[in-house]
Amino acid sequence: MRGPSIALLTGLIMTAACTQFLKASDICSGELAQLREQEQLLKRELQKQELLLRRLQLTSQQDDMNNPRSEHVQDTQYTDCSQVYSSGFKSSGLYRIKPSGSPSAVNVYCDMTEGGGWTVLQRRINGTETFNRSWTEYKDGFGDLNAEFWLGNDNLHFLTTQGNYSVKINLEDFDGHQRYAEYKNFQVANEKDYYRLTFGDYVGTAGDALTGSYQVPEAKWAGHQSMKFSTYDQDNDNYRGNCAQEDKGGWWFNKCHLANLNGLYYPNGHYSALTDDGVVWYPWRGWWYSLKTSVMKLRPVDYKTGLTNDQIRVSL
Ligand SMILES: *[C@@H]1O[C@H](CO)[C@@H](O)[C@H](O)[C@H]1NC(C)=O
Ligand SMILES: *[C@@H]1O[C@H](CO)[C@@H](O)[C@H](O)[C@H]1NC(C)=O
Ligand SMILES: *[C@@H]1O[C@H](CO)[C@@H](O)[C@H](O)[C@H]1NC(C)=O
Ligand SMILES: [Ca+2]
Repeated sequence: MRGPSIALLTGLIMTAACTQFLKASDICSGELAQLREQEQLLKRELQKQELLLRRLQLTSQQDDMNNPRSEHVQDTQYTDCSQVYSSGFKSSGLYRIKPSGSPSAVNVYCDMTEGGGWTVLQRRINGTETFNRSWTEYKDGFGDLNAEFWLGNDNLHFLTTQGNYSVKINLEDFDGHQRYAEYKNFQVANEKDYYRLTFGDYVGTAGDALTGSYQVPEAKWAGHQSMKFSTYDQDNDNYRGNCAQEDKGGWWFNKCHLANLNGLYYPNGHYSALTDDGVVWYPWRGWWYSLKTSVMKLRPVDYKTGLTNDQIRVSL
């Protein structure tokens, strides 16, 4: 901004000088017109740079749980992270959104990788946070949005019923191998319906644990389609006992599961226990391997990657 400012000032001084001797020469009046034109150009350039600077300041602010970035713009203009991304915010971190139907704004972690626009609903990375939690805790959400957390079943309901959402589940084992599973039309019902889970077609490399359709004969008693959510203090599963209590986490249990990404965190992968209570994705590593990393995130099915940098510049 410094360059144009100095040039503008010089231009103004020369304009003033010329005005004094306006009658003195034709050359001077020609120059005057030229300078005025230049002055307008520089002013426009300055305005553009100020806008760009403001945009840069907004996007470069540090992550801060209590002070998410988009708060500086406008509190509740976004209903999910795909809208945040499309508005030009392209760095992963904390933002504030308000899903339609939600009574209040919600702090969320937006994952702007893999095309951007993902609203993260769950993360396990190192076992710091316990996922052996009550119905109320799962309802409201818990943990640290920058580390391990559950976004909350009410928020999941508000997010997934305001449109047609895909869920993407990124998994990693302790050997650094990565797999994913993606389901279209992922939807979580309201509390009255026990946050019942429904989802559509699967694509991915981790195997279809939520349906358990092909390969797995256990799909009928262990698949998760249309299952209600259960916690140790609210048993809505199809099992004689209490899956959430035995498996130490809240989930859409059947009798009991082919996937339990909210299970106990084992720091070494392979484990032995009375029940399959680890962080499990059965079709990939089986019931007796607990995964190192799990991230679950949502994005509208019809999402298209947002504006490019060039488009943002033009829009200024
Ligand atoms: C899970 O939480 C319940 C209720 O607080 C508790 O009784 C139980 O011991 C916990 N289990 C583990 C493995 O932490
Ligand atoms: C787990 O990861 C978070 C986020 O990186 C970090 O703050 C925390 O200290 C880690 N905890 C352990 C036990 O490594
Ligand atoms: C959501 O999209 C899928 C295809 O992507 C479609 O099969 C389904 O009917 C849609 N659901 C709703 C509620 O629009
Ligand atoms: Ca039961």
